[in-house]
Amino acid sequence: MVSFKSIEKKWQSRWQKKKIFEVSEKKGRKKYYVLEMFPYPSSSGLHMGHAFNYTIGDIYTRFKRMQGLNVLYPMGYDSLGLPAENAAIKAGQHPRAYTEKSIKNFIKQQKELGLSYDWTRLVKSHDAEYYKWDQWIFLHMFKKGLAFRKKASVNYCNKCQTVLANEQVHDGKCWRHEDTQVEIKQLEQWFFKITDYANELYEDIKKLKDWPEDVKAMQENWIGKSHGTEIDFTINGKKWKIFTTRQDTIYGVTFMVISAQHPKLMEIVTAKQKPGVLNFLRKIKTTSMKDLEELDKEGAFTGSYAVNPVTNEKIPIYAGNFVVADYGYGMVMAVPGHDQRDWEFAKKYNLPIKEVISGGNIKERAYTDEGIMINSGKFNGVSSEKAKEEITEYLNKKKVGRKKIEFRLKDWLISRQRYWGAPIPIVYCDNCGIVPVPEKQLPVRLPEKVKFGKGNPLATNKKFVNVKCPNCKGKAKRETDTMDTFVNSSWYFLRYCDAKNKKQIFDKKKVAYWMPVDTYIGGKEHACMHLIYFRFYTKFLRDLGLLKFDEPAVRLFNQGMLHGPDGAVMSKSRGNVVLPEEVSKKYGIDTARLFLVSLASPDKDIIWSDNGIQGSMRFVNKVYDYFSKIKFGKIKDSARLKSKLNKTIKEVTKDIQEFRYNLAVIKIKQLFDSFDKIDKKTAESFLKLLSPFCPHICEELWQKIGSKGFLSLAEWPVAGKIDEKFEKQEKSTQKLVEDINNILTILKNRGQKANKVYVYTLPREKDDYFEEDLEKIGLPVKIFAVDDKNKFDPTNKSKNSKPGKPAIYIE
Ligand code: ANZ
Ligand code: ZN
Ligand code: ZN
Repeated sequence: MVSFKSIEKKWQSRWQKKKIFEVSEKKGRKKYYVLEMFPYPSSSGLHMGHAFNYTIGDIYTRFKRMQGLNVLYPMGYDSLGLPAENAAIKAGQHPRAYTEKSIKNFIKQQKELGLSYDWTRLVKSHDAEYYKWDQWIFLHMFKKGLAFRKKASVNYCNKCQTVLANEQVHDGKCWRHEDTQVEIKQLEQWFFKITDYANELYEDIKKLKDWPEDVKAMQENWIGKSHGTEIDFTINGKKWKIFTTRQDTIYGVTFMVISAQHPKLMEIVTAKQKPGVLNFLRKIKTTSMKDLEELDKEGAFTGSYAVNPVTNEKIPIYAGNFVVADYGYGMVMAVPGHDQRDWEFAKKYNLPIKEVISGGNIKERAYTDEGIMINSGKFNGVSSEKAKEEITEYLNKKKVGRKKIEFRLKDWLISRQRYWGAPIPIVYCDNCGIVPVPEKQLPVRLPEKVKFGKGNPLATNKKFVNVKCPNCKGKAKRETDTMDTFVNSSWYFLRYCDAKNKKQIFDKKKVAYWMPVDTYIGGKEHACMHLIYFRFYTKFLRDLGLLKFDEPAVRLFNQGMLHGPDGAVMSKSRGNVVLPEEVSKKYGIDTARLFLVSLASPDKDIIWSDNGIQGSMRFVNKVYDYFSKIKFGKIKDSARLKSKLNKTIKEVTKDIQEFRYNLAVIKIKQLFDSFDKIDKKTAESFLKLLSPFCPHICEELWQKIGSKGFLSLAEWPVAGKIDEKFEKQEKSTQKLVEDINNILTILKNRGQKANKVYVYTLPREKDDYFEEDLEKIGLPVKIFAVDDKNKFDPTNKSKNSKPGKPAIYIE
C-alpha cells in the first residue's frame, strides 16, 4: 500500500516552503476572493463537519487559482468572546493561554487537510494589533454619534452574568443556556446606531443577486420595513405619538396601551393607580416583537386618559405586556374590533369593542380584513383600503398625523460585562464626562490580571480602571465593558487584504484590489446577526471614505451540515464526531475530501458513512496505481478519447463553478474508467481535473509522470473539440450491451450455454457501435450489417433488426 501520509506531508511542506499560496496584488491580473466564515477556535478542535466546510472552499480556491486568477484565500480566528472565556474559566486557565493553545491546534489540523490558505495573512481577534482597530472603528462611530450610551431594558443572563442582544435570546431563554430564563434589567449600555442604516440595509438586499433567497427573506424580515402613519394623541396636555399601520381604524380606538418597559411610563401613572401598576410590572417579563402572538395579554390601568385627535373622545390608557418599548413609539392605539391582541385585552378588562369596518362578527373575534367603513364619520361608505389614504391626508391637514416608515431592526447593543473582548476605548471623568481615548493611545490593552466570578472582571483590575483623563489630566475611570464579539467578524475580511499593517486599519488601495469578497462560504445560522452586521460595517467604513463599494460579498454559499453515522448533526455534544486525523490515518485525507463532496451537492446535508468512504478509497487507489505504472508510448489518443476528455473538461469546469462537486466527481470517474493507454497530455489534463479534490496524490503523480512545476499552479485545462458522434456511439453501444446481457441471463437461467454473439444492424447503423466496448460482455462479439452477403446467420435472425435496435443471435 502507498503511504498517503508521507505523500501528504511531503507536499504540504513543499507548498509551504515555496510559498505558492501566498498572494499579492498583481496589476492586470484578475482577482478572486474566497472566504469562509471567521471560525471560533474551539479547544476541541476540528471534526469532519468543519473539514467539510473548509474543503468546499479549498476546492473552489484551487480551481479558481488554476484558472489563472489571483486568488485570496485567507484564514484567521474569531478568538475573543464568551465561549472562550467560559471554557477557560471552566478549565482553570487564563483565556489567553487557553485560546492560543486552541488556535495552534486548529492551524495544525487545518494544514493537515491540505487547505491552501495564504497563512501570512492570519489574523486573531484577541491580538491587540487586531482589536486596536475594533477600538479605532468605535472611536469613529462615536465621533459620528453612531456609538452612544443609553439606559436600556436589557436582557440579562444570570449564568453568563452578562447582557444579551435580542438575537441572543431564544424563546425568553439564553442562547447558550437553554435552561436559563433571561431577566430584564435597566442598565446604561453602549449601542451602535445600526438603525441609521436600516433603510439602506433593507433596500440593498436587492443588490445581493447571488445570495440564497431564504437568507435574503430572513434579513428582510429582521430589518422589517413597515409603511404606516404616526398619530399624535394628547395626554395630560402633552403630545404623545403612536405608530399604526391601520389608520383606517382610528374611529374604533377604545383604549391605549403603553409598553410596560416604556421609559416614561411613570409620567402618566396617577398616584392612585401606582400600586396596581407596580404590582403588574413585577409580574411580567420583557417582550420582543417575535413572541407577541403567544403571549397572555395582561395590563394595568394607568389612571390617565388620551384624547383621540379625530373624535376628541377621552380614552383610558393601560400599561400592557404586549406592546414592546422599542418599536414605533412604545405605545399603541388599541382597536379591539379589528386587532385580535386588542380584542383579547378588551375582553379580559371589560373594555368597549367598536366596529368600524363591516364584514366580520366582532362579537366572536376581531375582524382584521378589509371592508366598508362604518361608524367613521365622513369616511363612512368608503372602502377601508381607500380610507387609509384619505385618513392619513386628513390627519396631515389637521397637523395631527403623518406618513411614517418604521423598522423592526434595533440598535445594536455592544456592551458586554465580560473580560474576553475588546475594551471599549472610553474614559469617564468627573470634570469632562465621557471622554474618548485618543487614537494615539490605542490599543487599550486587556489587562492580564483580573478576577473572574462576580460581575465585570475588568473592574477588578485597579491599574486598568484608574487612569488620567486624556482631556484635563484629572482622575478618571476607564469603561470596563468590552465589545460584543460580533464586532470582530464585522470587518475581518478587510483586514485580510492587508493583515500586517501597523499604521492603518488597512491600505485603501489593497482593499480596493481584493474586495468585495467574490464567494463567501458559511452556515445558514448566520442569516441575521453576522450577515447584517458585516453589511452595516461595510456601509459605515464606506461613509468614512475607506471603501468604494456598498456590499461586502457578491456571492453567499450556504454549505449543508455533515451528520454523524447516527444521522444527527455532527457535534461534540452529541458525541457523534468523526475526527479527520483518524479518517486520514485509515484512508488518507484526499480520500476523505473526495468522499465529502461525492455524496451530494455541498449545499445539502450529508451523512458520514464508513462504507461510503471505501468507494472513494478504491477509486483513489486505482488512480494512484494506474498513474504510477503508466508508460507513455508514441501512440496518440484516439479521436474518441480526446472528445470524451474535452467533454469532461467542459462539464467539470461548469459543475465546479456552480458548486455541483458531486456531479464533477462522477464525470471524472467516468473519464478514468474509459482510460486504456493514454498520452501524456491526457494524463496531465486528468490530474488537473482531479487535483482540487485530491491535491496531494495528484501533485505526487504529476511529479511521477515527469511534469514540470507544481500541479497546484498548473493551468486549468481548456476543452477542445467535442465530437457528438462519439457520444451517440457510446450511448447506443451501452444499450446494445444491456440487451445482450439480458438475453444471456435468460439463457443462463434455462441452463443453456453461450459461446459467441452475433449482432445484425441496419446497413447505415453499423458504425454506431464500438466493437471494443462490446468486449465487456466477456464473449466474442461479431457485428454484421444486414446486407452483408458473407454474414453468419444460420437462423435468419437478421430479418428482425430495426432502426436503433439490432437483431442478436447467440451461439
Ligand atoms: C392600530 C391597529 C388597528 C393596529 C388594527 C393593527 C390593527 P407592523 O406591521 O409590525 O409595523 N404596534 C405599533 N407599535 C407597537 C409596539 N411598540 N408594540 C406592539 N405593537 C405595536 O405593525 C404595526 C402595528 O403594530 C400597528 O398598527 C400597531 O397596532 C402595532 F386593527 O395600530 B396597529
Ligand atoms: Zn447564558
Ligand atoms: Zn477630564
